[in-house]
Amino acid sequence: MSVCKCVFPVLAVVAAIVETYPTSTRTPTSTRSPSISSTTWFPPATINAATTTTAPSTITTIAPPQKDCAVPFKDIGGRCLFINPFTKGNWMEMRYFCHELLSELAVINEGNVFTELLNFTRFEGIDQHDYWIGANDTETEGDWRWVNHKKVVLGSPYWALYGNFDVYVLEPQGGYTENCLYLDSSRFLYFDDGDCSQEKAVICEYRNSIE
Ligand SMILES: [Ca+2]
Ligand SMILES: [Ca+2]
Repeated sequence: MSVCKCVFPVLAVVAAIVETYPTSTRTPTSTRSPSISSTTWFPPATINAATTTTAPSTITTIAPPQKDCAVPFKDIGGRCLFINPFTKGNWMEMRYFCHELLSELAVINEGNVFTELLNFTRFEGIDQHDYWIGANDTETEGDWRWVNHKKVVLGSPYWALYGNFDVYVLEPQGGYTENCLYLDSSRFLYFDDGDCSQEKAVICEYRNSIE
């Protein structure tokens, strides 16, 4: 009988502890923002993973749109280029040829444009021709300039390389006798300085894309 008398006070104490435990040991509810809903307690990573796996269509929207180039120019690396292996002439004649098409000799000054250009010529089977492009060092020997007067980057990855005895040498190596820039078919269409009076094919770039 005495046990029954003790049970009620013990239960009362336990109840009192349970009552006070949540607010005394957890973060008080008063410190949480009252506006946060229960959904914000989910880990953000879980929400993101669910979003990316259910929306694969977003991948297709990342691809850059094809540039709308006037015939005969084609979008190559975001530039409007006309690679013409059929008409040949010296550097000045080919520059005039481009001008007649409201274009200029191509300025290949970005690695991705150069790579896409090489892939295009390979894919089209027109990589066995030398092509004049828009740079020279006629004004000051060794100071290579594009037709838009900007400096041509020397060295890799643009300029052709060849083995000279036990060392590799990078073009340009022609000095005062080779002052115009062309893509050298004998070396995978990498840059080479050539005699401006030689006859080669041409790559033109629509004028708007090099302004
Ligand atoms: Ca030169
Ligand atoms: Ca050369």
